[in-house]
Amino acid sequence: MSAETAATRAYLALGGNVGDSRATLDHAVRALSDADGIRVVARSSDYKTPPWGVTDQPPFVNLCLAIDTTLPPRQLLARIQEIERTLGRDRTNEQRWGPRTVDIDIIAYGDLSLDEPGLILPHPRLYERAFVLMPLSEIAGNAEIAGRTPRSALAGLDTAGIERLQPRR
Ligand code: A4P
Ligand code: MG
Repeated sequence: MSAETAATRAYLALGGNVGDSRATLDHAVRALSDADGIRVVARSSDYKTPPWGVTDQPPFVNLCLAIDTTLPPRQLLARIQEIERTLGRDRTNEQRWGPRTVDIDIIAYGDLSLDEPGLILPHPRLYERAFVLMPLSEIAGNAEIAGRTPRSALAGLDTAGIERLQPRR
């Protein structure tokens, strides 16, 4: 079977608010494109977003990717975490929902529904987060994830303060 036919469509959400976040996120997207078994199919715009969860921290830059991947979910997660580490993320010094150089979440992996230690799919907080749904709607507004679509879910959320950024150059 060719890699093409075995690939699964997955969606990733990227964010960061420490350092030059747009440059870091560009590096992350490049590292994902370069990874064996991952093909980046679509990239949203970058968005400047007010901090969610812990509000007393700088704004984030967020974006979403559609990928086709031949990696099984655990291997995809391991690859993503390796890229986070390479880009300077140090989980040992982090507060939950606090500042970070780069965070990459798997939003959905095909139709897979999974609830295991260390990996929950689709991402359980997806539909609470305009900072994910806004970029995701740009590239997969009508994709059905957990029985809903990003575009319809976004309609019920507060998007105040979220700003679509112009391409960097
Ligand atoms: N994990 C489980 N499921 C997944 C999945 N689907 N994708 C596990 C990725 N990871 C998954 O990750 C901790 C562990 O979750 C990982 O080791 C993995 O095994 P984490 O990213 O440190 O934290 P979390 O538990 O995934 O929390 P969550 O809810 O994703 O929040 P974060 O990532 O800590 O939130 N505000 C704005 N505007 N934009 C942001 O990007 N980000 C955060 C950080 C807070 N506020 C934000 C933003
Ligand atoms: Mg996360």
